[in-house]
Amino acid sequence: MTFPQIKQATGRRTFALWLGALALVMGLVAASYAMGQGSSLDTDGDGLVSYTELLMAMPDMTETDFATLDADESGALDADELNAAQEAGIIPAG
Ligand SMILES: [Ca+2]
Repeated sequence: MTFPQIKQATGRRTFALWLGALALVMGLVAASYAMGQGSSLDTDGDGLVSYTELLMAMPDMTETDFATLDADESGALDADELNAAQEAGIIPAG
């Protein structure tokens, strides 16, 4: 095996692991919605979903992505912003 071949094989394995992790996270998020709690992302129960709260469910979410979802720039997502994100397919719909 040449170095590029090794590098390519390693990259494929990393991608497969990443896909598996992503599927697991999506499954957990979907499962939490399936339990009937539409605001399950709101772990402290204040009615808003902060970047930190969203990060627990979606570790790949960047602050830039969050800022895009936070339409009124309040620093947290309200129900309307969450609905919009779900309709856009950014956050799995419940
Ligand atoms: Ca909250």
